[in-house]
Amino acid sequence: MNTDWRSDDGLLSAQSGAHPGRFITLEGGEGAGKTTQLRRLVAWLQEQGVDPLVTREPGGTAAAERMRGLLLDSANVGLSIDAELLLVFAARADHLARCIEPALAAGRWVVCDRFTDATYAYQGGGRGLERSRIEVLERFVQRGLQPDLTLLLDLPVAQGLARARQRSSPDRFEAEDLAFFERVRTAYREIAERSADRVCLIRADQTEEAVAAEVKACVARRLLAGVLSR
Ligand code: Z5A
Repeated sequence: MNTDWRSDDGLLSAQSGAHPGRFITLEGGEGAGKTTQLRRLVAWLQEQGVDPLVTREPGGTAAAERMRGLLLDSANVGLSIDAELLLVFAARADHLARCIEPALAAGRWVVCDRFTDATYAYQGGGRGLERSRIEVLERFVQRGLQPDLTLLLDLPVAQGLARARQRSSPDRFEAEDLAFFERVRTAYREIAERSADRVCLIRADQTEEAVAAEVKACVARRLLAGVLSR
């Protein structure tokens, strides 16, 4: 892959011009390295003079973080799938209204750890919810808003779980079995195929540095192309 993005100063000019904000999301299964790569991406954007709003889902506002607590708490083991889906979108509605949309409207870049692709992957793929039910809520809550770019970190499930489980005791999702996470991965890969213009699929079974280089190359290529063509 061509990673000659350093010679291009377009990020700085894109951010400081009259362009609207840019919305980048990071996705992937457990332990794929989203949080690690998000930190690296943000540091790199800051070097380019871009000061992004950094946030996550579920969460991003005080109320949405409380909903995240409910979703991840292993004590809620019997939570119904419908309640799980509605909580995910309730948290998203607050996050969008009070955090993401104002920042984008002000022309800011937003970098978000997970977004609605995670709903299609976990509640759709993992839990088996019909796609149409997710689509209804997506339309209602997002009113057409989509990320400009999604960086999907793809990793074999066993590798990701081994990484994630090294760190902490499993939350309500991490306690699921291997088949659940295989369905999640399959759903993510289908999204990447379906939405190739938005989603950049990156192999996450490489060193942190190699993944970071691909992330930067994707951001430079996809977002700068979009900015320059407007
Ligand atoms: N969820 C949902 O169901 N529906 C939705 O709509 C949304 C979310 C939005 C919380 O997400 C849960 O919410 C999530 C789905 C559900 N399921 N769970 N659990 P989360 O993003 O907060 O939690 P997570 O997926 O468990 O993230 P994570 O485990 O923190 O993974 P990560 O951020 O992808 O990885 P990391 O923390 O950067 O790295 C994990 C470890 O691997 C760490 O020790 C790193 O040092 C190491 N690492 C990172 N990169 C590498 C490389 N390249 N090589 C070797 N080791 C590495």
